[in-house]
Formats: sequence, structure tokens, C-alpha cells
Amino acid sequence: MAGFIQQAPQLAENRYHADGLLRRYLQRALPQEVLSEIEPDLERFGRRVSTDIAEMAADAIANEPSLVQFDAWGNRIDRLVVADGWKQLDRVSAEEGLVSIAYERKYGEYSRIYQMAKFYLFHPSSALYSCPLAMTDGAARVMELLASESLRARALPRLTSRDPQTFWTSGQWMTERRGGSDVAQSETIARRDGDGYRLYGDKWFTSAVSAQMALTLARVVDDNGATVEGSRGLSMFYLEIAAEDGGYNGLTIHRLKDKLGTRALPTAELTLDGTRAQLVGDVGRGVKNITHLLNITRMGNAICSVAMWQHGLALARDYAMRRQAFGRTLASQPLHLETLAELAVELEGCFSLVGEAAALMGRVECNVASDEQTRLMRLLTPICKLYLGKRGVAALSEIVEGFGGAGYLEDTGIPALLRDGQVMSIWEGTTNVLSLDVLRAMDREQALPVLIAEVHRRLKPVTAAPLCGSRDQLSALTRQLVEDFLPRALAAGPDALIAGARQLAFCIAQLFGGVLLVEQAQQAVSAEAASDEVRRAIAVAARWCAKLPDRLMVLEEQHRDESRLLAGCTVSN
Ligand code: UCC
Repeated sequence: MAGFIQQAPQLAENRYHADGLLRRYLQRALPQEVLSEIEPDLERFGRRVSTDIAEMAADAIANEPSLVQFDAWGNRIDRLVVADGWKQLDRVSAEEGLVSIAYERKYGEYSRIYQMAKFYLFHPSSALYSCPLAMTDGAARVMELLASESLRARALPRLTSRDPQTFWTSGQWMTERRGGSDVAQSETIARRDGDGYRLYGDKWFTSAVSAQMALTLARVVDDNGATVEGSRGLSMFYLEIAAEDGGYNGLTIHRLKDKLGTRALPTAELTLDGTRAQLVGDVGRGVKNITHLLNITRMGNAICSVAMWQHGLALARDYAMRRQAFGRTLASQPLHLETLAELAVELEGCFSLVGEAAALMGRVECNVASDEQTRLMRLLTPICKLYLGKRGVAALSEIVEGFGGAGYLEDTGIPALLRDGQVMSIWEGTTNVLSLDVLRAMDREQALPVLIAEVHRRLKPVTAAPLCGSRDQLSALTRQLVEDFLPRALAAGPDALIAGARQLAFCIAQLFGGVLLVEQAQQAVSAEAASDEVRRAIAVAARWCAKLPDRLMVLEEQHRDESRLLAGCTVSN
């Protein structure tokens, strides 16, 4: 075939350098001396993720993991085969400190921001190696907070090592056949064995079975052979995947999951049959204890959502300048530009939300957070995970469409963005499960009054004329939430509150995202930033706020009856 050949989209060679969103955030969030110190590393890493690291990921994607279950003689071996690229990504993760930076705490509370910035740059070039890293990060936090001295001394230096020879990753094995969201139904049991335990049961979804250890849940069998049902019967256990003789530690891997995306990541079904394990934390507190890990992987998940969104948008922007249609580039077509602008504005708000949560996380981990900041972080974690996961996949769908037919072709690499992005709203708790977690955080930690106080505190200094309209919209929405929606939803009973939980969670995300954008724009005005930057920040804030919900629908009895009726129609049809 001769004739016209469309140029492929290109990304900047230095992903850090090209990422204005990340750089503006770091300038706001870090003291200048910290930024100056870490910036050379980010610059260097920004180049690496587009060169050798991207090649490792390409190899891992091209050579999906497989499971060899039997040797030639019929012995069960369950050998996991992973690509060289996957192994190299493991080495790079250690060397680059993608977990350890957060635990070395060289920059105190700012270390978490630094680590998250590298994790964000890494994710789109990682073939989902970011997943084992997020779990390793969470496991390190559990070891730090809850492990016995001897266990901490064994696991923590490995999970946070910069030496590829000693670096360990961790799995997080929670899901069983009866319980993905409802973990309380877990059936795995733990029998006492000397000073440890042995675990027996099936785990249905165990990501990154290429790890060296895992944290999991099981029910302790007491001296009478009984277990406690429900979530209060679950305890958290540490296990190593290899036994001392080099074989598996009482594990049988049945198969690898055939997933829609994230295919370079080996996710397995397995049976624990006498797996040696150690209790971590108190008996019966497993669910509560494993949330230290979950909250970190949920943050990791939210970071990955914006990282993929930014990556896809950068491709789409570049393509818009190369692609001609109807006599001009897509970049000079108002409707195409409008679509990209919409994606960019929403991304900026979402990024601000997770950036704020990462900063709070650093403070909590370094014990410098106030009680209010700790409660705010508790609320923002599920908000970021659910909102960014959900909006991220919608954005990726739009980005795929922006390439027309080319976006639908596997060998452009673009469809993978959507497939991988879809997982973000599912794993680590679905949108609905996380919406219920928002209610839990509001109820048990009384986190909403803290958020409302924070909204008022941040809006108070907003006086620049072009921002006053947005500021007033945000104040009005806050009033409606506190004075109308919540009292009426509470009065309508638990079912109404639960039915409105997703709407409420989205509203909080939109409200707080808007507050952050308006605050940033005011700061740009007050600091007399360059006029382009001031105009940009004001436009972003105004545009985000223009999309705020007019009012929150209060779900009362009548709405619930309608929902039931409509659900009934759907089921009977
Ligand atoms: O394993 C998975 C795949 C691995 C892939 C990793 C990817 C990493 C991605 C990074 C990017 C690439 S996915 C695992 C998916 N499973 C889940 O996420 C579980 C979803 N279900 C829930 O989150 C539920 O809400 C449960 C399991 C937490 C609900 O359990 P319960 O027992 O019904 O809930 P309770 O009774 O409300 O909570 C028990 C205790 C309470 O504390 P106490 O007992 O002191 O009152 C809660 O306040 O746990 C507390 N709690 C929390 N605390 C519950 N959730 C939280 C939380 N998020 N933070 C702090």
C-alpha cells in the first residue's frame, strides 16, 4: 500500500520534565530545599521511564506470565514463568527506591510525596509492576506498625531494600471464593503449630504470586476446634511463599487468572495446605489490621488512575497536533480541543485530590499530623480511590475515542490503557464498597465536620474577583450538603443513606477538588505568578466548579420505592 502514512503519537523523552501537573504540584507541596534536592533524581527517572524501563515493560507485556504445573515425569511443580522484563522491573524498583523512599524518611513527611511522585512516573511504564509495589508498600507499613520485633527485623529491611538481591515484594491475599468485597465470609483457617500457625484454605485472587511474602486473613481454630464466624473471627497472618528447602511453603497454585487487562501481572488461584504463617496483630482484629495495607494500596490505586489518565492525555494531545482532518489538525478544531480541555481540567482536580491525600499520608506516617488531619486522610483515601478510579476509566474511554479507529487497534498500545484502567475501579474495593467506606469514615471517625472546616478554612482567603463566583458555588454546595442532604438522608433511615452513598462520595470529591483548585488559583493570583499561569489556574477552577452538582438529590422513601421498582423491571426483563 502506498500513499499517506499517519505519524504515530510521541511522548516527550523526559516524562518528568513534560509533566506540568506533577511539577506544579511538587512546587506547591514541597519546601524549595527538598524540591531542589530531589529534582535531579526525578529528572533522571523521568528519562528512564521512557527508555530502558519502558523496554522492560514492553517485554513483560509481550511475554505474559504462565504456570507450568507438572514436570515431564508428572510431578506437580507449579512453576511460575515470568518475563525477563518483569524480573528487571523488580530490580529497578529496588534500585530506584520506589518503596524505600517512603520508609527511609530522609525528607520527613515529604518523603511520601517524593515516593508517590516516582511511583506515578513509573506506573504507565511498569506493565503493572506498580501493583506488587503498592502491596509491598502497604505490607511495609503493617510490619512497621504491627509486627513483632523479630518479624519486623526480618521483613521490613527486605521490603524497603534498595538492593535487588535482598528486595522482597509482598502479596495481599484477601479474596476468597465467597468473599471479594465481603471478606467476613473468608473460610481459611489457622491452626496453632509451635510458636506459629499453619493455614488451610483457598485464596481465589492472589495478585503478584511472584512475590516473596504475603499478608492474608484466616480464622484461628481454638483449643476446642472452634472458630469465630464473621469479620471478628478473622486474624491477619504473614507468610513466606518459599519454604526453607526452596519449594513452596504449603502452597498449590491452580491456575493464573485470565483477566481483561493487567495481563503481565501474575494473579493466581491457590490453596494453602499447611502453610507456615505468623500471626500479625491481635487475634480477631485481622480486618482492621489489614486496612493499614489496604489504605496504602487504595492510595496507590488512585495515583495509578491519574498516572494513566495523564499518560493517555499526553498521547492524545500529541496526536491532535499530528493528525489532520477536514483540512486542519485536530488541535485546531474547536470541538476536539474542547474535549481535551475537559479531560485536562478534570484530571487537574483529581490530581489535586490525591496530591492532598499523599501529603496528609506523609504527615500521618511521620507522626506530625493533627487529629483532624488524620481523620481527613481517613476520609480522603476512599474518596480518591473511588472517584479517580471511576472518572479515570471514563477519561481513558474518551482518550481511546480521540484516536478514532487507531485507538481501537491493539498494536497502537492504546486499547491496553482502557483495559488496564478498568481495574482501578474494581480491585481494592469497588466504587460501591468504597462509598460505604466513606459512610464508615464519617460515622466512626467523624470525618465530615473536619472536611467541612477545611473547606471553610481554604475558601476564606479567596477574594480574587474572577474566583468569587466559584467560591460562592462551593459554599452553597457545602451548605446544601450539611443543612439539607445529610439531615434529610439521616432522617429517612439507613437504607436511604446507603442508597445515596455513591452520590454523597462523588459530591465530596467534586466539592473538595473544587476547593483545592480555587485555592491554587487564589495562590497564583496572590503570588503574582506569570499572567498565563494565573489565567490558566482561574480557568481550570472555574470550569471544574461549573460542573458542580446543582443540588444533591435526597433519597427518601419515595426514591427507594422507585429504585426497587426499576430494579424489579430490570430483573424481570
Ligand atoms: O487483594 C486484592 C487484589 C490485590 C491487588 C492489589 C492492587 C494494588 C493496586 C495498586 C495500583 C496498581 S483486592 C482486595 C480487595 N478487597 C478489598 O478491598 C476488600 C473490600 N471490602 C471492604 O473494604 C469492606 O469494607 C471490609 C472488608 C473492610 C468490611 O469488613 P467488615 O468486617 O464488615 O467491616 P467493619 O466491621 O465495618 O470494619 C472492621 C474494622 C472497623 O474497626 P473497629 O472494629 O475498630 O470498629 C472499621 O472501622 O475495620 C475498620 N475499617 C477501617 N479502618 C474498615 N475499613 C477501614 C479502612 N479502610 N480504614 C481504616
